[in-house]
Amino acid sequence: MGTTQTTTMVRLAVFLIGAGACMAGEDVPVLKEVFKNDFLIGGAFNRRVVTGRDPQAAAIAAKHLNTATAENDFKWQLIHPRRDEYNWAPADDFMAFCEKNQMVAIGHCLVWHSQTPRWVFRDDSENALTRDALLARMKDHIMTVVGRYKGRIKGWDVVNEALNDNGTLRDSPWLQIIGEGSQDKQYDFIESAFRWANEADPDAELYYNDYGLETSKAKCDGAVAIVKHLKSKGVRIDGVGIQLHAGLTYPSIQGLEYAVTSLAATGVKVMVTELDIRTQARGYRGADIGRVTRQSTQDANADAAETQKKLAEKYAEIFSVLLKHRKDVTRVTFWGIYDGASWIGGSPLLFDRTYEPKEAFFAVVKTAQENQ
Ligand code: 9MR
Repeated sequence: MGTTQTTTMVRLAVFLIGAGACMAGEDVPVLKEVFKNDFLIGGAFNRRVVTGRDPQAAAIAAKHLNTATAENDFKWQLIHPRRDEYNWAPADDFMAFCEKNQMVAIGHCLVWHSQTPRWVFRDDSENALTRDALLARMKDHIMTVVGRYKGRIKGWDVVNEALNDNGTLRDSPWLQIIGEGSQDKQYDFIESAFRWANEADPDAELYYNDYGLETSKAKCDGAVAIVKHLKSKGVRIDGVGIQLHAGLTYPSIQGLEYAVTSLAATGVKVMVTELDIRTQARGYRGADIGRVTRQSTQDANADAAETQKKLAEKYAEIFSVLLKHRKDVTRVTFWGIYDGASWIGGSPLLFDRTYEPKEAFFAVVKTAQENQ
């Protein structure tokens, strides 16, 4: 083989390897580098990611993200399915994945109205528990779960989604039983949860987490009221998580800024904990799992160029607000890694179903570069 032929073949090989690398998204900027002076950048990981059954998603996570939230494995129903039975293996796998990849681990979540087994609120005769008995059960759960991972979890979503969209407290069994219908006791279940989480791991950050804080001022004010109440009682709360399940047309810049600034004004850290943007325009906008399914958010136009452009623009807008408030925003976590494994349909994330970075990925990177 002549020198020219060899050179041509080497060039062709280099070109093909280069193209392959590009196609696998390997040549793209690394998100955790892009945002290293701004905030932690993370994702919610499902079982397949942390157990090696979705190696391509795991590779994206390891490359781009420096913080992780278990999408489901710490939820009461999964980690504490029966009264005397804890199921540690999935959460342990998540911790092992985080530690292997040097990711900051976030615990989600301790007290929630959803995904909590029925037995939690009932006695052996199927009657509703008394206030004291439910408080004791909550304490046992928090001390056991937080205690097990003490020193390894940076922060806990201690209470999740306790608010209605109008800012009042959701009428959950936690509120009904521990609040006893009394205005004076309405925050008691939240206060107790934070006190015990603090007792179980004094060094872990403690968060209140909710959706819709960026679209409903009343709901955001409700979260501010929770923070103020806890602080007035001398109970530690370190941050509020704005879940930020967004859509192509919401939140507005003003709504997101209102949430970030009014929460930060209470002295807590603000984080975006479950970021995604649904492409489907119709229907319910919140993130109440009782009202959203992957099917109900499917979008036949999700992959259309026009939709992807809108998605990129909305991500750019959201990140420009978050970067503007980088002194208050300590973490931004995507709810999933790529579209194929999202809890909603359509095309809500930065990586597509074949694990390729999308226009939205590059829009986010560009926004960061323009806002240094
Ligand atoms: O993405 C999660 C999905 O896999 C679960 O089936 C569902 C119920 O546990 O919860 C989803 O995550 C929710 C999160 O825990 C709290 N905020 C809203 C999220 C989307 O529903």
